Formats: sequence, structure tokens, C-alpha cells
Amino acid sequence: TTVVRREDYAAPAFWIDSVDLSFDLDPAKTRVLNRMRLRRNPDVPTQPLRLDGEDLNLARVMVNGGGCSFKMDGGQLVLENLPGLDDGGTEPFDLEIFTTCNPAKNTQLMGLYVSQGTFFTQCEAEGFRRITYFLDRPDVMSAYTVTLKAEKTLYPVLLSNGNLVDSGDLEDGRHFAKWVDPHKKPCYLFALVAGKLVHREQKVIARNGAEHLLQVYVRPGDLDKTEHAMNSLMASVVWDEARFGLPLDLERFMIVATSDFNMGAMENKGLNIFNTKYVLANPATATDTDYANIESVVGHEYFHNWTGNRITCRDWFQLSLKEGLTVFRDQEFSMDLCPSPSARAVKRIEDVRVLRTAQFPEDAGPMAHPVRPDSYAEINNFYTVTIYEKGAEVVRMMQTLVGRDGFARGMKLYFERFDGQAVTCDDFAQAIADANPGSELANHLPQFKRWYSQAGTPRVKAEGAYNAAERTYTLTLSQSCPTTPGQDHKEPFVIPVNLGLLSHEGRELPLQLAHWSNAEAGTRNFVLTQASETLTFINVDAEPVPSLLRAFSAPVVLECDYTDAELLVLLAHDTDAFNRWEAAQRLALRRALKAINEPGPVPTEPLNPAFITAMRAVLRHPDLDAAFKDLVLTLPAETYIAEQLAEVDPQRVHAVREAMRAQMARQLFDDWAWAFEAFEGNGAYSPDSTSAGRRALAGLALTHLCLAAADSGNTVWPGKAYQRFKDAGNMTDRFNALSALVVSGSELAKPALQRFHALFKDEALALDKWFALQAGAPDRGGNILPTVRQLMQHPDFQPRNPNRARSVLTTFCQANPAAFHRADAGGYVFWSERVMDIDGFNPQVAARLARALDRWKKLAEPYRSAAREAIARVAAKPDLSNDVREVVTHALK
Ligand code: B3K
Ligand code: ZN
Repeated sequence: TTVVRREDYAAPAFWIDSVDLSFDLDPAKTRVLNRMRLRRNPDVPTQPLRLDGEDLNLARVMVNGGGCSFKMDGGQLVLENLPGLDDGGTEPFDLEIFTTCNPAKNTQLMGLYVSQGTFFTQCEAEGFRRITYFLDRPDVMSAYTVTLKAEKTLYPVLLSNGNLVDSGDLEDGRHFAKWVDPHKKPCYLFALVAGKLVHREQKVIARNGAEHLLQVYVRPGDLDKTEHAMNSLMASVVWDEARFGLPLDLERFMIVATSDFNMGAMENKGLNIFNTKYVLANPATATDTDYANIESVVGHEYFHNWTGNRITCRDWFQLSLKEGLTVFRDQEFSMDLCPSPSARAVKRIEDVRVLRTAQFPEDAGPMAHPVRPDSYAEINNFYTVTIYEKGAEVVRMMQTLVGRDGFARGMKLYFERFDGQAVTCDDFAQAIADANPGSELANHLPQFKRWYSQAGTPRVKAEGAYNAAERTYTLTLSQSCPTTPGQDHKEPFVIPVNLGLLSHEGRELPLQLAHWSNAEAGTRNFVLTQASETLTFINVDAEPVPSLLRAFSAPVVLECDYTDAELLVLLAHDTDAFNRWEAAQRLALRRALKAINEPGPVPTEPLNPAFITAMRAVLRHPDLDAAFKDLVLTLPAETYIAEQLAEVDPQRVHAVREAMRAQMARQLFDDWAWAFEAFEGNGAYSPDSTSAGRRALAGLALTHLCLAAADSGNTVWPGKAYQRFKDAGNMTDRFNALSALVVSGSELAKPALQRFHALFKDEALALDKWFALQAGAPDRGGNILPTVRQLMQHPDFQPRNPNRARSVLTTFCQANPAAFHRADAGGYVFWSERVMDIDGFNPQVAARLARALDRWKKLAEPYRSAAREAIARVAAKPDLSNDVREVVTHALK
């Protein structure tokens, strides 16, 4: 395999100004006529034209209407004798290429493929080369004209990017549609769709009076599940114009849903293609989480229209330029739609939870890479939580350093400078800094950009000391960053630390540093730039409790030797909701680590009475939001706990967390019962965050009530859960009740699962939940692996459908550690079989599953040796894809 390096970037030798594509669509043999207008790039030395291609049958090549000589080199089509090559001229010339491909056989779902009889494309990152020979790189931007021809009864709807300029009937029952995209774009944003689809549409008028048509296309029968996606799209259009002054630049904006899709969705210009999971929802089939995900993914893809499409990436090393920024934008969008500051805080906590449970492990593992990587073997492996979620945190820190208005100014300058261009992460950071002279960002820009170049999660150690005689409080903040593959030494980062001080009674204290003229209560933003810095606060009357890194102002691990009593003060009184939640997490984590590390059997009561009392106070609190209570009362995930350990015994981690949960179930029994009654609600379904929070808390209560019942042999609560499962008016309540039965191991779980299957046998997304619930259930005596093998024999298990495969395999291998990490190595053997099998037809899905063993080096024996062996078995397979090979090679290093 060849490795691509960022430092080797060179501008293309040719530009492709325009492309005229004509498709004769046929599942087994699609004909593609590609007519391009090219011109030499005068800025680079004379070179032959090398066009990328993959799995294509080449029929004809013509230059300026005549024959020409060419050769094949690897997959590339090389043309040496082109006009202007000898004399250095830059006159444009025409190149015509005729190829065929086989969409029905395309199981990778990259390029042109067929899903349930409908044609779809996926071109990012390098799929366009599977459609025609091209300069398949994001810095080549062209004007597209696309003509689609197909049989009319099978493919009545023919879509591509831009505006429909012509359509009509052809001979033999065929018809055509011609689309012109008014915006130049890189080929990874090309898309076409052809099939039997129905749509919902909506006209919207922009601020300047321009009219736009919004459309959502789905398979016949799914139209009643498109309202929420359309509402989310309309809200996105309004938000981007209001918050950033970015209007919709197209007459028509389309979303199309497909059930066979490798990722979540794709931002093709004017023709977004979505996984059905992020489009289809009605109250009967989708949960609150689905509704929230649809809102953010629809927003995300729509916001790419400016951050990604109007300004794109120079090369794929700059991927976070569009992804980190667009995740930041979709996070802000969802926050701005929140009804209250506490709902915003809930959203922030949820985002941080993803970062810490998925990205921190990646940053500490064999695939750790900077937000702007230096090299890759397969770019598809770099659509990671680091590029996306850590990238979003880097953008968020910029906003923190220049302020919200300053950030909006920076975005404006970014578009003034680079609209219509393919640029770099440096260009973006420079624009934000230049729009904010004198800001902390501008003052430290080269150092700040280490967030782009250095991998690993920085650690910030905070040490406070109170001097009663002087009435001073000194706070020393020191930073360090662990080594990561290829990076042994790290330089200090620029770390914004939002902080406040509380009295032991929980009062927010005025903050005054020696050089400040006055004291101010509330959050102050301190920017840590040195390896270690000490702050001295004056006029402090009593020893304070520091509230640090408020709202999680930087993606770091904060180490602070809080006493339990101090954490209880923060949990009860901090004005920063994030840190209230964080205090509870720290308290729980502390007890978990103690129980895991002490010798002997797992204690039956790992939690202390003070913690239980504090949880009761939160649960019963009259003013806190239900959604916030749900987060506080949810224990840290097993994977998050595991990350804090030097050596991990997944069985012990699981047993301790289960013991903690059982203790909370028992000792808060009356409180859970109260909460369930108080929050269960029965009105008409609305997906708003307040109602969703109430349902989430009622669901959490029901799970604990069933767990406690299982412990004591009581059958009242499982009976109630079964009743609720049967009678629920929406999927969220129904699924939560089913989950409570499954998680608590109730005898009623089996009939409930059967009933659920009968109810939803024709609803693919609901069936995915059914599979995932069983693959993710608590392991009792090693029963889950056999269950998973059985699930794979189920007639509804479709191994080639990525959603279905993930619902069973990813859930088992990544979301059910105690079931997966078996002392008999059965989980690892199963993993290696699945990775190798899937790699044969879909390398992207296989490579994602391969990441399940990233952290094998942290495992205790016998897991560690068995995991290594399984990875080595995969690595030894001779015909692995680049995708999987890169993952297992790094893992074994
Ligand atoms: N940009 C696409 C991801 C494409 C992944 C290709 N392997 C989705 C998104 O981030 O919006
Ligand atoms: Zn994206």
C-alpha cells in the first residue's frame, strides 16, 4: 500500500473547466459519456495528464474530436501527447471519454450503485473515479452539465445537482432529464439519483425575496415520515441566514433517502443523499434520539453548502476544515433551537460525552492522528471523531477566544477571501485571527495551530492553595500531552480555561487577580499558553472551591484533587450546569475506580451514602430539567471508565458498573417510582427537547425499577413495563419499556421482543433497533455471543445492508464490552471472521468494525494476547483492502 503525505501536495497539472456527463442508466451496464474542457495549469511544470479511474471499462478516448494515444498506469489513464504540452501553451482543449460500469455489482456503495432498484451515487472521498476517468481531487473545480437517460416506468424520477433545464420522452419507453449546476464544484460533490421515488416539497422565501424549492425524496410508502426532516431543513435555512448571513444559493435544494449507505449523509451540491436513518421519522417508528439526530444531520449537510461546498478543501488532509467547522455549526444550530439555557447545557453535555467516550480513546490509541493528519494510506479511514468532533472543539475554542461576534466577523472575512476556492485549515484560522486583531487568538495564532498539528489529548493539572493570612488563593495550571504514534514530543497548547470560584456554601465568589482593578463575579476566561502558570486571586475571604473548564472550554483531561465534599458543593450549587454534571461524573468515577482496583470480589455497594443522597436531591429537585436529571443520574459509560485505567479487565469494569446501577436502583427505589409517575406523561407526541427529556427520565426510572424488581423477585414493575410497552403512544416510550425488560433480564422480555418484531417487521429502521437491543443486552453467563450468531441467521438479517450489519456487529463489538471481551476469546474470533468477510464486499464498513480492537494493548490477560492473535489473523490475510490493512497494521505496531 502507498502512503499519501501532506507535505507532498502539488497543484494539479491541468484544470477541468467544464464537464458534460451523459448517463445511459442500466443496472448491469451503465454507459457514461464524459466530455470535458481542460487547460494546462501554467503554474506547474509540464507533465502528462493522469486521470484516476477504478472498476471502469474504457471504450473510447478522443481529444478535440479525434483519436489520440494513451496508456494505462496502475488504475490511471495517462495522456502524453496533448495540445500545448510541448510548447507550454494553455489553450483549452476537449477530451471525451466513454466508459461503462456495473452499478448492480457495486457492493462497496462508492461511485454509482443500486439500492432497492434505485440508482444512487456516493463520491466523497474518491468515488467519482468509479464513475468516469477524472482528476479525482478536491482542488479541481468544474462546471457540470448532466444528462440522465433511463427506462421511464422503472426510473420515473431523474435527479442531479443544480437546476433542471430540460426533460422529455425518448424512444423505447425511455426518458431523459438535463441538469445544470450553476456553481463550480469538486467532483466529490457530484450526485445523481434515478428511481421510483415520491417527495414532499415546500417553497421558502429568503430575506432578499428570492424563492427556493425544498424537496425531500423517499420511497413510496415513506412520505408520512418526512415532515420532521423538512421542518429541520427549513429551520436550517433560516438559522444560517440569521446567525452567519449565509443564504441558500440554489433555486432548488433536494434531500433523497436511501437505506443502503455507508455513512450518515452526504452534502452533494443541491442534492444531499441521506441514510434513511437520518430522514425518516414518525412518532410510531422513531425515538426522540432519532428526531434529534435528524435535526442535526439535516442541519449539518445543509450547512456544508457554505462550509465545504462554496469553500472546499485543497486536499483531504484539510478534511477538518469543512468537517470540524460544520460539526461546530450543527452543534450551535441545535443549541440555538433550545428553549432555555439549561437545555443548551444538556446539548453541550451530550456533545462532550461523545467526544470523551469516542474521541479521547482514539487520541490515545494506535490510530491517533492530528486534526490535520500528515499521512494516510486510505482517506476513508480518516472520517473520524478526531477530524469531526475534536475539529469542532478547535473551532469552538476559536470562538471562545474571539467571542461570538468576533467569530461571526471571522467567518465573514473567510468567505470574502476564499469563496469559490479550495483552501487549507491555515487559511481558516488566519481569517478568524485577522478579523480579530489584538484577540488572544491573533496574539497566539502559530501556537494555537498546534491543535491542528499535534495529536493526543492534553492533560491540565490544577492545584489550588489558600492563604488565609494573605486572603489569597493561588491556582497553578500545568499542561502536558502524552506521546502519540510518530509524535514523541509535544509543545504547549493554547488552552482557554473558563473558571469561577465558589464558597463552600456554594455562593459564586467575586474574582480578582492582583493586576485587575476590580472584582467581578461569574465566569472568567483565562488562557493557558505556558507549560505551567500560576494565578493569584486576592481578597478571598475563605478557601474556595474552583469551578474549572466551565462548559468544557477545551478538549482536555482536567486533573484536580477535589475532595468528595468539594464535588458535592459543585454538584449542588455550581452556576455552570456542565460542571454540576461533571462533579457527579467525577464522584461516580472515583467510586468505580476504587471498586475496580481493590482486591477481592466486587462490592455490592460501591457507592457511598453521600452520593446516593446527592442523586436523590437531583432526581427530586423542583427546578432542574428532566433531561439534565437523566444525564446526572446516568453513570459514566464502561468505555469511559476503562480509559481511566492503566490495565483493563472488561468483566470487572462491567461488574462494578452493574453493581453501582443495582445499588442506585435499590436505594433510590421510591424516588425512581416517584419520578416515573411524575414524568411518564401520556399526551400527544412532540419531539421537543423538554418533552424528550421527560420521556428519557421516565425511561431511566423504569429501567432502574425493573432492575430493582429483578433483584428482589418483585413482578409489579416488569408487569407495568410490559403494559407500557404494549400501550405506548410513541416509539420512545415503547422502546424504553422494551429495553427496561431486556436490560433487567425479565421473563417478559422474550414475548415483548416477539411482539415488537411482529409489529415492525416491515419497518427497517425499527428492526435495526430490535437487532441492536439484543446484541447490546447485558451479558449473562456468556449468552450474548450465541444470541448474536443466531441473529445473523435471522431471515431479516441482511449482511450487505450497512445499517443492519452495524445494528448487530458494531453494537456487539463496540457497545457491549463485557459480552465482546470473553475469556474464551470467542468474541475476538467472531470479530476477525466478520471483518474479513465484510472486507470482501465493503471495505469501508469492514474497516470501521476493525477499529473495535484499537485499545487491545490496555487489556489485561488473557484478553490482551487473544486480541493480538485475532488482529494478527486478520493482518495475515493476503488480499485485504487498503482500508482494513491500514487499521490492523497500526494496531499491531
Ligand atoms: N462528507 C460526508 C462524509 C463522506 C464520507 C466518505 N467516506 C458526510 C458529512 O460529513 O457530512
Ligand atoms: Zn460533514
